[in-house]
Amino acid sequence: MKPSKPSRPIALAALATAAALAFAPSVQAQETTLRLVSAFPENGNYVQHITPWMQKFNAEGKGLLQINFIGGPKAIPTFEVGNAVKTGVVDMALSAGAFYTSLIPEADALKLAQISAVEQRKNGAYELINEIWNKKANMQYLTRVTDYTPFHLYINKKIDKPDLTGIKIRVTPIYRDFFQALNANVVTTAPGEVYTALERGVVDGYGWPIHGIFDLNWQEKTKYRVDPGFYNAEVTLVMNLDAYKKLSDKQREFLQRQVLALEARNEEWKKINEAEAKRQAAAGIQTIEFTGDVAKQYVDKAYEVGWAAVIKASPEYGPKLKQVLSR
Ligand code: 173
Repeated sequence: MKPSKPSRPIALAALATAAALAFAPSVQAQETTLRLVSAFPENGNYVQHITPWMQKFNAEGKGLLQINFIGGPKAIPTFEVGNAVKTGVVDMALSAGAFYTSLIPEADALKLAQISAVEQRKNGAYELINEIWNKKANMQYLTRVTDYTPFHLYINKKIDKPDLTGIKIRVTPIYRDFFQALNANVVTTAPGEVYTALERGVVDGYGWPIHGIFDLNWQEKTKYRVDPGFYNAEVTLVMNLDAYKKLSDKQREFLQRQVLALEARNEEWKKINEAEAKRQAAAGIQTIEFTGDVAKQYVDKAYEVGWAAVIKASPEYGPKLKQVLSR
C-alpha cells in the first residue's frame, strides 16, 4: 500500500507548527526526569555518598531537571548496568568501569589513574574518556565520584609473600590480571555475591577498596587485609548519550554544576579511608604487610600487568590513556 500523502493544507499547518516550536523561547522547556540506577548495592557506601547530592540536585532542579533513583542491582544486575545506559533503559548510572568492560574494554584503565579526577578534567583525560565512551557505548562520562582510594587484597589464609598459588580469590576485571599474575585462581562475582562466596568457601579472599567492607558484613568473614593497597578505586556517574544530548543548554549547565560539586567532594574519601582502616582493625582484621622491595614490586607489578592488559585490549586508546592518567 502506498502511504497516503497529507493534503496540502494539513502539510502547511504542520510546517507552521514546526516553525513555531523551533522558535519557541526556551522557557517552554519542561522538567526532565533522569532515571538513575546503581551497579553497587543500594544500601552501600557509594549510594550513601550520592544520596545527599541527589536530594540537593532535586531541590535545586525543580522545574528543570530531576533524578529518580530507581535502585541497585535488584533493579538491574551489576554487570548489565552498562548496557542499560547504552540502550537508554536508564538515563544514568553509578557504576565502575570494571562492570562494563564488555562494552568498553578501556573502562578498566580508570583504576590505573594516578592523578585526581580534578586534574583529569584539566589535562584532557575527560575529553579522551568521553571520545571513547561516546563512540563505544553511547555513554557520556560525567564524573568520577571516588578518588584517593586504594584497592586491597582481603584474605583468610595467611601468606608471607605475594604468592597466591592454590588460593581462590573473588575478582572483577579490576583485580583479575594482577591476582592471576600472582598465581591465584579467580572467581568473578558482583559485590552482592561476595558474602555468600566467602561463607561457602568458594573463595578464600576478595579484592575490594579500603572502604565499604562493612556494608555487607564482610568483616565477619575476613581475617586479613594485605597492605599496601594498589590502584585507585573508580566509581563514576555515566549517562546515556542521547539523553545527554536531548537536554537543553540550561539543563546541561545545571547538570554540569551539580556534577562538579559532587566531584569536589572526593577529598572526603581521605578521611573516610583512614576511619575505615581503623574500623577494620577494631573488628579484628589483621594486616599482612609487605614492606620494602617486596611492597614496591607488588605495586609495580599491579600497574605493569594492569596497563599491559589495557593496551592489549585497546592498542588504539590504551597508550593514550596511559599518558593522561599516569603521573
Ligand atoms: O566489585 C569490585 O570489587 C569492583 O570492581 C569495584 C570497583 C570500584 C569500587 C569498588 C569495587
